[in-house]
Amino acid sequence: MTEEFARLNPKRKVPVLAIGDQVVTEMPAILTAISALNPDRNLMGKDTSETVRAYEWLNYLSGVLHGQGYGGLWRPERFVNDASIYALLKEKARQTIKDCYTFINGKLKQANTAYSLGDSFTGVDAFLLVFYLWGIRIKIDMDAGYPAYAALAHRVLERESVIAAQKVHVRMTKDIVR
Ligand SMILES: N[C@@H](CCC(=O)N[C@@H](CS)C(=O)NCC(=O)O)C(=O)O
Repeated sequence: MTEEFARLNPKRKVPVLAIGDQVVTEMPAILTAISALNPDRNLMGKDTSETVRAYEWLNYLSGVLHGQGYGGLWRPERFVNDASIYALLKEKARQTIKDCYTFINGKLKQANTAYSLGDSFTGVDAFLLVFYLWGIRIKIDMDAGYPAYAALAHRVLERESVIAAQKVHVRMTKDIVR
């Protein structure tokens, strides 16, 4: 991580959004900033009740699934100094991740809507897609284990904007490895 990046985000973490003269960090804040660019799209929910649910989802995904689950699995050194405990910690983190996926799947199944907050796509769905793809990356059979979650992820993956974003991602990855 470069010093230039550390000046941008002293927490030394991604994602970071530089927008106008503002630097925004933390997923719930970044998604709120992106949503404000195009208010008509209601990317943080179409009314207060949906927005409340959006933050409920985002804080859970950010704090528990990302911070505890994937943080523990990929960055055990954040939690303990003793490397001999890493294996135990990672095992627990993997269990946390699976528990989160079970919870998410149940919530989506019960809601029985096209997207997490209702009938329209929001930032919550975009964040849920990230964790669906990470689940595949750590070799969890997401489609068999969590069908309601998988159905939402596939719906999101088919969106034009998501296909376009993936193309940018591939192009950027090629630039980084070049
Ligand atoms: N709470 C932060 C978490 C950010 C985070 O943990 N990012 C990870 C990547 S997924 C990171 O930058 N890790 C680099 C490191 O730990 O050195 C958010 O919601 O944006």
